Amino acid sequence: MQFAILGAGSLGLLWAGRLARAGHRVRLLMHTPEALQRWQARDSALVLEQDGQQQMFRIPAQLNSVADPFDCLIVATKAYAVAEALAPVYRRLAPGGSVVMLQNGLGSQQYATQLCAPSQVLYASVTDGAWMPRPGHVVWAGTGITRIGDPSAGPCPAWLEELPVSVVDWCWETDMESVLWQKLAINCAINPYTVLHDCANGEVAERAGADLDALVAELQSLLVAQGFRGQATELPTLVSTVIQRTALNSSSMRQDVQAGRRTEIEYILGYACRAAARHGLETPTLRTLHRRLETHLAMLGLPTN
Ligand code: KPL
Repeated sequence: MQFAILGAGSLGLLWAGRLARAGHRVRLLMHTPEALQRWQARDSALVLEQDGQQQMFRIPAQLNSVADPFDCLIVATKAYAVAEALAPVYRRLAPGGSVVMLQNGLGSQQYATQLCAPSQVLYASVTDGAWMPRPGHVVWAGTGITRIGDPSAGPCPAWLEELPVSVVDWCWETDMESVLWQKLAINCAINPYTVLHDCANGEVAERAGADLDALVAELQSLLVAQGFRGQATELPTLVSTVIQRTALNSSSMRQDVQAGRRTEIEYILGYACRAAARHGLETPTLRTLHRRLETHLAMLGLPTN
């Protein structure tokens, strides 16, 4: 079984490190000769740190345009980078192989399903916390769960069945779309406010004020329109729980803005606004929030999509 990883950020390297630690064959696919050279100049070394303990693995890397065939492709790029990253490599997936999509928001996963057909494309939602103090060194700061499933109701692949939860704590979801929609709604309710008010997750309720209740109600109607009534009912409690449980965290969108990176606004708020419009739903709070965020990003000189 040969694993290939697209995206050498913290999540991609976390997968590479955990798979290598369990003895799997894994390699990184690099998008530019410069990125490949930088990796090889560090002796292809990946340091995985957990609870203060560091382990080092040599992870071979190849240029995505010349990569050898592989059985499983883990796509760990940002949502907006998926199309460009997949284009040169998806044809090298072995027959019967699988693609695992780890992106935030929605939209990039469906794109991959279409592009990679008839290969099995799995969607995943990840709660592990990881960060990189320097290139090639990933700190597994918070162990989480990887919920994973096939939106086309295909079976759990054998390689995943055989992957011990001590390597990746995964659970199979039969309705992965509802999981991702619920996560999308939570991200719509938290992430934009953390950027607009430059605050940690814990301050969102106070900073957003009455807007937050109006927004959550609109997101509930969107979940119902999508056919996820149970997720809609749970949403208000879930948003409060996530705000409390991650009170000191910076949302992924705020981290992107602070690092001067493009955000995933299009795959979170943009996707939700388009879905609401398709259903003919009135979502004034959501639309206003989307516009405010676009304006804010433009003022910072960042892309608005
Ligand atoms: O998933 C998140 C994100 O930052 O994207 C939340 C749930 C808001 C936690 O920070």
